[in-house]
Amino acid sequence: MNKSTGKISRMMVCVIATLMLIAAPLHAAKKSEHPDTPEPELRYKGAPVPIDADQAKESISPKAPKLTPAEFKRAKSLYFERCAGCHGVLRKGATGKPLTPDVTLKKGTDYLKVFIDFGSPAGMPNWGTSGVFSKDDIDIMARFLQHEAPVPPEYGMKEIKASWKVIVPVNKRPRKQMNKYNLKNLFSVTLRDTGQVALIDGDTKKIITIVDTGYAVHISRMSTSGRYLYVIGRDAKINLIDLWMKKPDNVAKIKIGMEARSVETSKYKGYEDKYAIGGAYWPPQFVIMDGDTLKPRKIVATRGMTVDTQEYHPEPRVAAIVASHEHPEFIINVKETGKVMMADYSDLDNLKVTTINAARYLHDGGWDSTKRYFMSAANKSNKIAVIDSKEDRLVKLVEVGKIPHPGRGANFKDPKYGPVWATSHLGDASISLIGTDPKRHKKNAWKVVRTLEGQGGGSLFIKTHPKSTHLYVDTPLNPDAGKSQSIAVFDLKNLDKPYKVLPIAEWAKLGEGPKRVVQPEYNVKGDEVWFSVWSGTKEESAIVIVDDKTLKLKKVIKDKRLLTPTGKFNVYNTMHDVY
Ligand code: DHE
Repeated sequence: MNKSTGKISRMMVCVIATLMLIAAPLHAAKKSEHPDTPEPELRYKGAPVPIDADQAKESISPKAPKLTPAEFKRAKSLYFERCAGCHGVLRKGATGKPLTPDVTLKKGTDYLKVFIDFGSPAGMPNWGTSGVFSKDDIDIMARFLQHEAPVPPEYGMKEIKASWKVIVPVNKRPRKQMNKYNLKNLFSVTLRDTGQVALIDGDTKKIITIVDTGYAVHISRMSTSGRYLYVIGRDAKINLIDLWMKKPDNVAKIKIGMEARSVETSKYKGYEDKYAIGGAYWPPQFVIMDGDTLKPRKIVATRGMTVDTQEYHPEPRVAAIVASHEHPEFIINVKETGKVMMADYSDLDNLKVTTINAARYLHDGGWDSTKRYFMSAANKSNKIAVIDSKEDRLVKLVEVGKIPHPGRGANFKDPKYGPVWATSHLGDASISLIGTDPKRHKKNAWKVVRTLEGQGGGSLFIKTHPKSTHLYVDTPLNPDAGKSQSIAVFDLKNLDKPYKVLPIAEWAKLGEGPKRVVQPEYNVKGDEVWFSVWSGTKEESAIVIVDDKTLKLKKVIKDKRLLTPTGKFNVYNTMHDVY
């Protein structure tokens, strides 16, 4: 739905509709929500937005076709549930195209109905022919999209403070570790669809406890001391868990917005455990809090101009956040503007923010091995932005494969090119190795020095460890079950050797289910690697542990409480950014 298609006449709409009708049985036969996008990928990009649709204020546009109040209500909840993940809460466009009235009014109801019904090869799902939307739903949505987007409320200090709760005050908490766990080897495991994390003892492989957190919990991060664990849910709830308690549990919680993905803690010398930061998708803002209580201190909006066209964007979502080791700064990826904000937390009253131009849309990323350079993935631009956290500047935009998705990436020494940081891709099978040593390997620095070929596209995470000679690459969103349920392992001593495939899901011996194998994570010693085998809430999932030396199965963790495990965060490796 771009500008040129906007000029298509009514007659051409009919032609397109006819063509799509011819193609419809094909779509229906595939029983997929979208003919060209594998269902998991669609769900990955377009997960429901946890904003209460009733709170979003409607604004009726006089030129748009009429909707009854009941139809408006229905359209709003369908939009947040199915569409906002890709098109943005305000419909300004993100993974999906903009759907604002200046675009949609020109297209008209009939045209929009066809698109919603049949989808498009560019990535729009076929909501009608897949049976997800009824004919009525399609008609309501086509009219709704021609009105101004309903705007969810802001969420400022008043609301944030009202949500804040210190469950155990600091002076009532233990003064030393009260349990016997080897905390460095503890894993916080995301139980995605139950709104919980499982804390698993990495030595015994037993679940220590299950802690309630926010909805569709996303990531865990550690305080510098290794005592406090921070967990963020998609509903923007942050839970602070004290690992020193006899049985680790929540000691404080807060909600920093209505939708969020990222949390991090201050790591600069002198500020250990002092501050935490949460980044929200809606409202587009980040919030700095006290590290031990989550008391909210400062809210900073990310709204502003885009890096390339320099147009105002009202909804630039906060993606990955890392804590600088060079300065008292948080480094914040702002997705839709394509800018990196470096917020200096040494003086919150006179907050200095350095804004660095990178590229759209910034998503995830991690440190190079020296922890000076932040390697940030601009996934729609197929680039990695290299940010120098010492000099607070952009070093280079490095062209990589299609839709880089590194997680935090992987650092190792290429036998020929020296230290590299690597990313895999959602959009193709390549793995790009970028030289990261501007001192001793100057001519290789900030260039793709080598490209490996993995199992296929649909990769989300890649991992190695300083003590390992292996590189693990997952492909959970690959349409081929053989690939989404296994892992490719490269030999770092001989990168020309073909990769080995580990049949992780098969080793888990589970019943029915998608059994996507996702996110490798090492233990503290770097001699074993944990993988989630991720199925639905009604199916059995597992964690499979592989011996890193022999590449043989070491252990399968199964437990009826282990529902929909995805991310796993080893305490020591997360504290020290080891990857
Ligand atoms: Fe994530 C990291 C956003 C879907 C598992 N995910 C991140 C980060 C962001 C993000 C911004 C970086 C956080 C940081 O470093 O501070 N993820 C999003 C989305 O917007 C998206 C595409 C859709 C959504 O609606 O949420 C999405 N993510 C998923 C999944 O479907 C995954 C595979 C399973 C799940 O648990 O939901 C998933 N995302 C993860 C994991 C990390 C992550 C495991 C952390 C990786 C790490 O090693 O640090």
